[in-house]
Amino acid sequence: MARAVGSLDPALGTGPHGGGLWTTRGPGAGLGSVRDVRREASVLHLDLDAFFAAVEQRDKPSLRGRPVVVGGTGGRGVVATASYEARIYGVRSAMSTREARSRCPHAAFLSGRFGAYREASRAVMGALREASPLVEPLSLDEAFVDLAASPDPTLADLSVESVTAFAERLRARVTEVTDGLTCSVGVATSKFMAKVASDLDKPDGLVVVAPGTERELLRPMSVTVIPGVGPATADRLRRAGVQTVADLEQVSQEELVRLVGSAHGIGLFHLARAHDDRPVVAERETKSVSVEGTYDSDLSDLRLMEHLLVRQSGEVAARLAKAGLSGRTVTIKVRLHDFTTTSRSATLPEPTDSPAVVARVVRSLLAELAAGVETGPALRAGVRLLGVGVSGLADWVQDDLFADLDGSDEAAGTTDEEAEDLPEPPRARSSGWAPGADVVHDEHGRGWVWGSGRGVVTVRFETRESPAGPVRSFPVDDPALHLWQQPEDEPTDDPGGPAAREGGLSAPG
Ligand code: DCP
Ligand code: MG
Repeated sequence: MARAVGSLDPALGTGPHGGGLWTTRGPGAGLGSVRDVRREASVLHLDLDAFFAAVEQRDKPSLRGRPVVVGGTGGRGVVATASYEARIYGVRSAMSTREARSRCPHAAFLSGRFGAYREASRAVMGALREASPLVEPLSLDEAFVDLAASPDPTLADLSVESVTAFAERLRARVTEVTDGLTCSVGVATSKFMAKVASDLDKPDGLVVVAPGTERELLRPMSVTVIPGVGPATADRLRRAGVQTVADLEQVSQEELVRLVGSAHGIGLFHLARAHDDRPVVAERETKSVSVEGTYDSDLSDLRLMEHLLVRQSGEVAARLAKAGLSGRTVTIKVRLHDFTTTSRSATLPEPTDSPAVVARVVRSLLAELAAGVETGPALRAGVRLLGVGVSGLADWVQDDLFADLDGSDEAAGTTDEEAEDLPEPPRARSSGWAPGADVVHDEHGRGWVWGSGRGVVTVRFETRESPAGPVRSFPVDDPALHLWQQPEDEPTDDPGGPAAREGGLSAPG
């Protein structure tokens, strides 16, 4: 399974890149000058395969080996991810669910179980931290690991052979602690190259890029392989005759700055040459207070967005004050209509709990997003979620991705007088018997919602450990049927063990 890349292979990796969270830290951040990259392939990037769908297949034996689509199942729903069986039919992340249904009508369409994804994510991150103290999570299913910081004696020389063997063991460990999820791993001399590499042999693959071979690997790839190069930037570059990284290498830094702006242009110039010395930064213990709201149909009015964010700033500040806390870093989080999440942060010289100060920073962060080459048009195309956070240290953004699919809307219900002339933001609906939701029946035990409608809910009675189970239907108000939820604070030291799986019952939603 493991593959060392040491020579050019033009067939590989020319597609656009998944895991859009690269853009959240600002394209090209920290790439202002030419710096040395590492001599050894000691940056590891790990990304779970078809993450949400794989968790569903793990927990729903009848869906294993079958097309599964996770996302919004309503009329305006968008696909979050699809199992590899569904991808054969062309189903992709961010596609409308309607389109996905027409391409693959026999797939199971599920609305997502975020507690289960968070639990799997915690188990993975725990396994990575066993491997090295320096782990930087990028999203629920993705992280960098600095192998140079690992105490493991087999990594002492950081040779291609030893990092390859180590990475294979790590992949096996991830599968073990998640009860069967697979992942893809890239190892290289930089974050950029490790991330490129982990995508080359997906799913269930390992690619180690031998030091010194980075540029020949990149040259035939599309410029979209570079973080921050989305459709708008790619289009500008294409009009200038630049399609591959090899083309990009021919363009001077001045010309790139002229084409795509200074911050972006300088970053592109360096990444085209595989110059990336960004360190792996361990996630610090971050105390933060945040508020967010999710909207059932997309917001596209910038003024309304600003109004909602300012209102959230007031709430965050009030919570900070109530808790006797203050923070220096203010973050806004925006989930776009295609479910990609973007954030912008600014750090103040002094900690604050002032609503006016938070609101001022929030306004300027929104303005920054609205002015961005990629983010501006995306923002105007529609926003599903807005949030404001204040933290002592750094990113607060990652911990509750996709809260909106749970139907939560924390920010709703606040009052505001100056908003009279603004349209009311659409509210998220609560989902009832959402397809795929975990349930428990007093008599039949654990199962999941197969579908509901016309006063009837149909449940398949099976769990991760059982064989594929039978299907039964009940009235939607059957008092013996309850939603089941993984208790949030379950210890995850042994996520494969029975204690982490059984949990308790929750009230019906
Ligand atoms: N996700 C989402 N909306 C998107 C992209 C992703 O909700 N537009 C969610 C669902 C994915 C998870 O994030 O399962 C991880 O994203 P990845 O890009 O890593 O995609 P997958 O893990 O699903 O597939 P792959 O095997 O390509 O990594
Ligand atoms: Mg993934």
